Amino acid sequence: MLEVATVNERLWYKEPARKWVEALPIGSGKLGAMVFGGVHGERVQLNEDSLWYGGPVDRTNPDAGASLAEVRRLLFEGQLAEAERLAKTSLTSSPKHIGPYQTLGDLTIGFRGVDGAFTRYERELDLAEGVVGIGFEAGGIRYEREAIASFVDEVVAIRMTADQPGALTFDAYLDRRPFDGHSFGETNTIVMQGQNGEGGVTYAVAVRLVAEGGKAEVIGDNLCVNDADSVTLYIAAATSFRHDDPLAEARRVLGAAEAKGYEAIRRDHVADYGELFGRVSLAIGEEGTSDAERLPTNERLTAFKQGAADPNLLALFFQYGRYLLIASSRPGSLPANLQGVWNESHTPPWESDYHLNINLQMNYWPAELCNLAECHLPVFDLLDRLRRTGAATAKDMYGARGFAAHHATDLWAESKVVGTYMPAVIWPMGGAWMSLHLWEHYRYGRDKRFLLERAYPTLKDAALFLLDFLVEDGRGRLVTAPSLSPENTYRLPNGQTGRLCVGPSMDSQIAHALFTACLEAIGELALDAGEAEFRSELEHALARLPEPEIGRSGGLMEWSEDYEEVEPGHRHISHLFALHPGEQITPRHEPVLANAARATLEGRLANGGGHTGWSRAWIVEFWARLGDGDAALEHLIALLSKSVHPNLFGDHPPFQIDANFGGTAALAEMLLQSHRGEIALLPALPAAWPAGRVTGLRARGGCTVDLEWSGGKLAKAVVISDLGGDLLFAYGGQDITLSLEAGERAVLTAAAFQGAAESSRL
Ligand code: FUC
Repeated sequence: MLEVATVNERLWYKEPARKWVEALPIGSGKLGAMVFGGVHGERVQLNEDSLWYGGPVDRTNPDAGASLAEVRRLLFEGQLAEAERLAKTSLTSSPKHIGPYQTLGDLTIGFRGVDGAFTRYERELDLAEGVVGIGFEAGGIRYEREAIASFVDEVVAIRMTADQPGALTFDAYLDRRPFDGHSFGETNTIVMQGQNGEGGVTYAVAVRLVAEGGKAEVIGDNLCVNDADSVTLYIAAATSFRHDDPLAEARRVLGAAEAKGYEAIRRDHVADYGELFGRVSLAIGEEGTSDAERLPTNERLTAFKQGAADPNLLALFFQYGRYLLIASSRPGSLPANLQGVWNESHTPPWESDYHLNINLQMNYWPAELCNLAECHLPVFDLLDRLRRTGAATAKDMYGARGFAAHHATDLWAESKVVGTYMPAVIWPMGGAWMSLHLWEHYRYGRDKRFLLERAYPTLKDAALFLLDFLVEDGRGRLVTAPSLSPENTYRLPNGQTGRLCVGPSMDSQIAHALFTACLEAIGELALDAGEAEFRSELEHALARLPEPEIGRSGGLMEWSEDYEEVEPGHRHISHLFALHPGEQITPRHEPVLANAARATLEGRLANGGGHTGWSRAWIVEFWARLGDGDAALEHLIALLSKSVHPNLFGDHPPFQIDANFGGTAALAEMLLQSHRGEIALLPALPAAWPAGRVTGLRARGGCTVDLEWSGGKLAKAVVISDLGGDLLFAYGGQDITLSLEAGERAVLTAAAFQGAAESSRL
């Protein structure tokens, strides 16, 4: 351990973590842990992804269905305060709030005999292997510690060694202050178990000790080790969300782990994790040439904030985003929530839930593009459950077919209105937006069976809801109502302000994307005959959705009327959905609207926008889609300078993981984009990155792309097609179409595009 991985794939520090946002995260998808790396004591803060507070609740507001027409009437008549009052009482849920995702607790290890000063301390997270390593010397002894979270063996393992025999002496215990479960010891093992709130999951966490040399025993609910040569701790946890008997499951995992042994668990972990991580590499310029790159990560970040030229810190941040997605979202786990899987609190901000008005979507923007399609799957499991709960919501609240979900959801796939914050909550578009992730998974992987069996039924239900929910706006258009533009406020000419509205632009754009996806899916699956009626409903509605419009400020209109914005620097920039992640507006095909999108962006930024981590990441995406690499880089630098913790966790503030995932996706989109039928190579390359290379990015249409550039120009693109067919590539304003066989590899150079340009002039 502690060999020097490349500067782009290693976080490291010269001292133990003092704060949680200095600790290093490991995760197996379901299990998460934050490792502090202390010398005299170690804190391992633990998470299990299904440990949420409270059980599933029927939140139906009995007056919702009956009041819908009246809320709409009030809105159309401009009686905003009345509409919001009625909506707040009749459309919000009872009870109103969902329970939070919570910490599982801490494993606290107190070392005895490691007193006084320590030297040569190093703590690292090796992204290539997915291993945390800690090493130091004290009292003439070299101590080493490793921590991994294995997806293969569903266990967290901590391995402690020393270069002299008998050097390891410690006591360890579990707690969950102030909500400790019932804790006790059994053979070589300590356990804590409990239930998390009324109707909530029961849970068990257990730690097994395997020591070589010395004496190991359990005293009370403590693991006690005296004079061991080396020690392995295995940590397992489960809840009744997946297992009838969580303790039996934890014991099963521990038994299997102990039998397998640390070396084999580590080897399988590195192979399994490493295969996913190793699919993509990135280097900007010549790595290893700047002084800043050689600094510990926290000092490197400080130098970066002070203006050090260190583009490969951005590459490290990019790879860290991929690491975090692998560690918090694996097949069978829950999706990455607002904090991934890492949360030390019982009352985390926004319940550490799944926000569906930007945050969960942003978490998954890198999944396909950055070659981690498997990590997307937990979203589809959640969507399957949302589709079921959301069918009742569509029917009871809106008298509609299909399924609806609002702005946030939880462990139980709550689909009703969550909370009372009026700028956010009465927004029935969460299901529609999330469903588009199924479509994206298909577009990258082109698995027709997935499209037919998994994606299409949910896309269709999401669309059926909207077909029923849309109403005429009196100008021949079909609009959503009641709804809102997440989480902004507008002002009428008479001074009234409101959040609830008719036809916010984002909703029309999501509906446009969803209906278009359904129509294309029908085509792909050749379902025309069976789906004739649905298809015609889609086509008619699509034609009547409001188009993006330009307002008096020169920017895109956020609402269906050209209202005044109360907070012009607002963090949400929802009306640019059509630019990203949507693709209704591209600079190439809709230059006028793209210019208006740019004006919107400039307006937001001139008024203090981009102040939260995720908002800044979205801004980088917008610039990338506008093809402005320099502006994209400026905001990527701002993201790292202003919205990143010492362990490179994104900062809202406080910690929120969407900035990591959004930033990762945005950096990738500076180098490769693939929408509206073309694969754009280096579409937003900043002048400050004249040379570099990236391997393994994925493009829609089913292909993998490696890129190399120098002198600010494409040197070489290597394309491998999964299934064969025609792919259109764009670079420097020129197009080349390649017809490839399945598995075929092709090379494109700037000269080839130049040649295409010359032959088109002949
Ligand atoms: C939305 C955002 C907030 C925060 C929260 C989790 O409500 O407006 O900034 O990210 O989600």
